[in-house]
Amino acid sequence: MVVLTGAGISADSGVPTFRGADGLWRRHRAEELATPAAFARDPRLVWEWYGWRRALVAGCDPNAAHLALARWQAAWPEVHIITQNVDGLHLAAHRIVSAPAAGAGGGGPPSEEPSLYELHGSLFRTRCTGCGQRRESREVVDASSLASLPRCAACGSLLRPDVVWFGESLESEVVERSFELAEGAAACLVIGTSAVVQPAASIAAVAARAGAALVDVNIEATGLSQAADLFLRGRAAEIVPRLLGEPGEREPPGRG
Ligand code: BJW
Ligand code: ZN
Repeated sequence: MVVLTGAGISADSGVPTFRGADGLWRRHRAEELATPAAFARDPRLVWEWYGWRRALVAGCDPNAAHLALARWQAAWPEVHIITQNVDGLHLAAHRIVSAPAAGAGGGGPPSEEPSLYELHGSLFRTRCTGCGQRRESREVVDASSLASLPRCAACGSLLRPDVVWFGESLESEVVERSFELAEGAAACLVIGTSAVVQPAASIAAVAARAGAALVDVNIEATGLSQAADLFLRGRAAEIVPRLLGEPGEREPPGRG
């Protein structure tokens, strides 16, 4: 089973979506800021936006939809999550679900990394515009002036958020693996995406064409909902836990 998620799954955690009514940041549209041209023109403004989003997301927790998916993944290795989100909330849910229960003695085997593909990168990583070095980064960014922006410790060049902007290529290994999983999926569950950004939106279309049952969860219909076998209108945090149930209650399609 392939699960394709977008900003709508994190909306119930308090993370603003890109294209909804709350998608504007100080009168700027995401399409104006999430581009290499915007960063070349005004890196301070772009870093200010990312700094604001980092601080906002750092205060958000995974919701019932992230947690239900993480529980399914913990129970069944053939559940693969492909996300367009850069907020790290799927991984945070995995950590919560796989942490040893308090008082249970702890110290079980370390949990395996989940089958999670972050198509558009991460808010909490930087990439050097000079030498390309990537680094985990959670510190507060001082975007008060060009001189205060973060720079590479190795080569001194400006750092940028390690995310994929419009017109940039996604990491080829991640894209190839995502389409491979889509081709072999018995079901594709799409949650909270407007499905307008490529190539991510095509992952669901490819799965459907290859015979997967397509289920779409969204508060409003999108181009993908029309093609879905089942369109469940509603909030991700309400619908997804009801759809999946607890592991043991239902099994992923394609099993037995
Ligand atoms: C809820 C809810 C609740 C709300 N519960 N639901 C082929 C055809 C046409 C165009 C292209 C094409 N191939 C490439 C392009 C160009 C471009 C593109 O797709 N443009 C389209 C807009 C037309 N794509 C690219 O440039 C990509 N690169 C590429 O293809 O490289 C090869 C290439 C290079 C050069 C030329 C041509 C090809 C890169 C795309 C990178 C996108 N990056 C961003 C920013 C990432 C960093 C960051 O976060 O800052 O990714 S843009 C932004 O959109 C972000 C998101 O991941 C992405 C998708 O948005 P998403 O998640 O769908 O959010 P929303 O807000 O749109 O929708 C939220 C949904 O949730 C709504 O439907 C709500 O109803 C719903 N919802 N609350 C359930 N509680
Ligand atoms: Zn560098």
